[in-house]
Amino acid sequence: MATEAAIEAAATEAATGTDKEKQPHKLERKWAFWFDNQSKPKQGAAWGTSLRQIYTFDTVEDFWCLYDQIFKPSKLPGNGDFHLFKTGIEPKWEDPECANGGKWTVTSNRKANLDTMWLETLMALIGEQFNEADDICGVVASVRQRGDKLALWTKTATNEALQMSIGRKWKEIIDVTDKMTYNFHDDSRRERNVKSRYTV
Ligand code: MGP
Repeated sequence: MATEAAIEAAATEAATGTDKEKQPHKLERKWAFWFDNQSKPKQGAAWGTSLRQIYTFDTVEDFWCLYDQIFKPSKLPGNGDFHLFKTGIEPKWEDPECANGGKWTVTSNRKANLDTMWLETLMALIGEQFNEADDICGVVASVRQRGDKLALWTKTATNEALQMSIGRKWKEIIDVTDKMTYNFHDDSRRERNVKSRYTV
């Protein structure tokens, strides 16, 4: 909750110009923004070859700067992805923290809506608004012809109660009423059209 207060303080200072003490506002932990440009995939290239960690940050000020300048999904090319993950975790099924995990997915048909849901999610993550923050790896925004989407990656897929709690909280944060589904990475690894395991 200390971080939430820091975000509010930074926002007030920015709005009123009362940033007398120029100390940056530290976040609870360090985060990384990633980018995957799959718009021009190289023939035969394995998945992940265009995935790059771009910036890490641990202050409210750096977050706003990066978000504002770069990391808005409406700036993404077709088939592109932005990721915000805890530092030390790669946004891949193969990462040890993700290997037994899964993801909640929500689709969006309007660009403005995707930007809003993305920003609400980023603020909830860096502001440590989830009680189950330890189980969260990060979030991915994807621009796809079939419909843009956000996916919240978590660590312990088999813990249904925990995942349901995270799913309900996320739905509330992004103000979604449509059904949201949870898939296990392990299922996705084995087949393409996986059946979802949980629904909120
Ligand atoms: P996806 O993330 O399930 O959906 O990845 P996407 O990118 O929206 O594509 P869609 O057309 O299915 O909607 C699709 C494919 O990318 C998977 O079937 C895998 O072949 C590959 N892939 C995706 N991820 C997140 C990984 C990963 O973490 N590791 C590996 N090895 N392949 C992945």
